[in-house]
Amino acid sequence: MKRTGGELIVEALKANGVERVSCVPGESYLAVLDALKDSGIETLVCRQEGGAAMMADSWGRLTGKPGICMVTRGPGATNASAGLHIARQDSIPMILFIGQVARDMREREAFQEVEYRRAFTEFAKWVGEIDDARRIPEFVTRAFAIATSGRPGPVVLSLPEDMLIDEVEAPLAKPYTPVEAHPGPSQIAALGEMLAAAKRPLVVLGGTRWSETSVAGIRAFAEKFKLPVGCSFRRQMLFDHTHPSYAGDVGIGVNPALAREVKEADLLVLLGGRFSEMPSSSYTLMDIPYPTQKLVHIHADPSELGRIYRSDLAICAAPDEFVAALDALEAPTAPVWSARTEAMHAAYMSWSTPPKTSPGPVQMGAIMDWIEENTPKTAIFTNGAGNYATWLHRFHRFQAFNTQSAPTSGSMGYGLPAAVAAKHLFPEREVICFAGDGCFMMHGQEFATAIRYNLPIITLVINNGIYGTIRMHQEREYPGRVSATDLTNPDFAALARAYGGHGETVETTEEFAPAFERARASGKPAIIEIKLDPEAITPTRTLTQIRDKS
Ligand SMILES: Cc1ncc(C[n+]2csc(CCOP(=O)(O)OP(=O)(O)O)c2C)c(N)n1
Repeated sequence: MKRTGGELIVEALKANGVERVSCVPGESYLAVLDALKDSGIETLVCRQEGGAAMMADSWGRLTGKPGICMVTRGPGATNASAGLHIARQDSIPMILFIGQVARDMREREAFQEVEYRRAFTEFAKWVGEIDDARRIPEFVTRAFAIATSGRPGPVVLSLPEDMLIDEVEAPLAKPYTPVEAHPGPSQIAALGEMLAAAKRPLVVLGGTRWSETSVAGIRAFAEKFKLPVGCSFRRQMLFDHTHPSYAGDVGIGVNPALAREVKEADLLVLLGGRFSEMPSSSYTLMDIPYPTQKLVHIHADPSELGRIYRSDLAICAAPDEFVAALDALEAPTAPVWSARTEAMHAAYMSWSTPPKTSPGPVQMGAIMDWIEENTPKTAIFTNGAGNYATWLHRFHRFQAFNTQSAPTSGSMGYGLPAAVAAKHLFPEREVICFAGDGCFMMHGQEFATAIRYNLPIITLVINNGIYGTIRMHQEREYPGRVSATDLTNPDFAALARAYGGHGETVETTEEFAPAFERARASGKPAIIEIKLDPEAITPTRTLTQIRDKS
């Protein structure tokens, strides 16, 4: 039986268990759009390709399976590159399909032509172009395998328009077989010996493609060994922050006491992450290439092991497989470090208690307290980049897996599309997006996508009228010389209503709780604008203090 290239693409997605795709349509891949129509795969039409790609990233982040996004050539692809870059830096499995010019026009700079194999090499793990529709099952299966194996990441497949309408005989696509790296028994035994010799151990969790099982497993391991466990930058959902082993977030603005513990640890177990610039406090917490701490580095990709830090024990294993193997280790009877673990958790609890006062009539500390008491453990929090995110990262005590969708790449504008994606994936869970006024306006148009698909997310726009992070750095480096960091904003609550959603404006702390309750009760996508004094630029320092270095 002959099928078109478009039909074969959709068939291959279905064979691989795909349930949803995000897209912005284009004339370059009409044949795929047509095949999607009766496929049973839900197609979310978005308003800008950057947002569409960020939604696919968020699906990949929350499921460990490639999120799928489809965009048109040229401008569609370059818009989508914002999401591609996030997936690359954050090690997220994702596949971006791009419509391409017809095969017989290539290399003439035809309309919107880009050669993706040249343009996106650094943004993707693999960029392929499918020249022959008969090879679609081969390419798509390979895309799934590459996106998920080793260090996960995005794959780009470019689809020449005329290839998609070719009618060909091709094998039926079969699901890809995930390839998961397993630790060797001797490596687990060596880790056991290193733990037995350690006095000041610390485990730092990071990376992607964890699961409920491995998160529960690492918790059980930490309990058995009374080990302190920290989470890498924006990987906080990997460990229950209220657990007595939790030591804190090794990310931007790390608790100095925790940073000291990382430096002074005699055994550091880095599980799943790369310990790149943000978690390592700009590469200052471990010497490069030879850390003073004994280092055990576990990563699913052999090329990440020894890339920056030479470890004493390198284990190539995916999180699930590594954590399962830890069962083989016998716990010490009375670990010498248990009092230190307790002290580290106490230090975290105090660090994550919001300040009682900050400038202005809106106290973000009190708002965070309310959120902690009034949102379920399973609520999913999303954000982009900006100082507002500190309130969430420092004062929200993440307690469950899959409750966070936030870019380690520090990309603004991620929170809203990520919230739309998360709510589509988990309609029964509360989804709360934190955004700054700068951040929201980068992909705020995806609020229309939330409306279209009836996804009642709650968006908190923390509006201080400035690109606050940059103003903070500016006041520190060039005191009093404000340049390009003031903003003029719309009325965000009115904007929400104009879209057909629920809008609230909060100008005092007391107004927040009823506004949140009304947003929740509305059953609609909602925006709560919180007007924050720009002086409240960090939880502990004002803009004036930063300017005056006081
Ligand atoms: C896409 C993108 N552009 C620019 C930046 C640089 N940047 C980081 S934070 C920031 C300001 C964020 O402003 P806002 O969302 O209003 O939050 P605030 O810092 O004021 O809380 C900027 C411009 C970035 N990280 N990502």
